[in-house]
Amino acid sequence: MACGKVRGTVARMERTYSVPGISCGHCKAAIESEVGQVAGVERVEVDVDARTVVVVGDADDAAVRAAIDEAGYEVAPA
Ligand SMILES: [Cu+2]
Repeated sequence: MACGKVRGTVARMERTYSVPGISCGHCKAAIESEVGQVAGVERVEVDVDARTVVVVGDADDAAVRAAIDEAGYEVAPA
């Protein structure tokens, strides 16, 4: 089954971004606070060990990337 919007329901997307610059709890807090302000973001979880940012919701991909950039981090190319 393809992932996408189902008619009549709001798609709840989960995306994982690889952010190599994450190294401690401060990074986690900074990114979670920036990304948490993006419209459509339901939940944001930063994994310091894995250096990933998991975003749940129907937020715009570019807006999430911009927020991570705004927090001072770079998303690794896929
Ligand atoms: Cu840090």
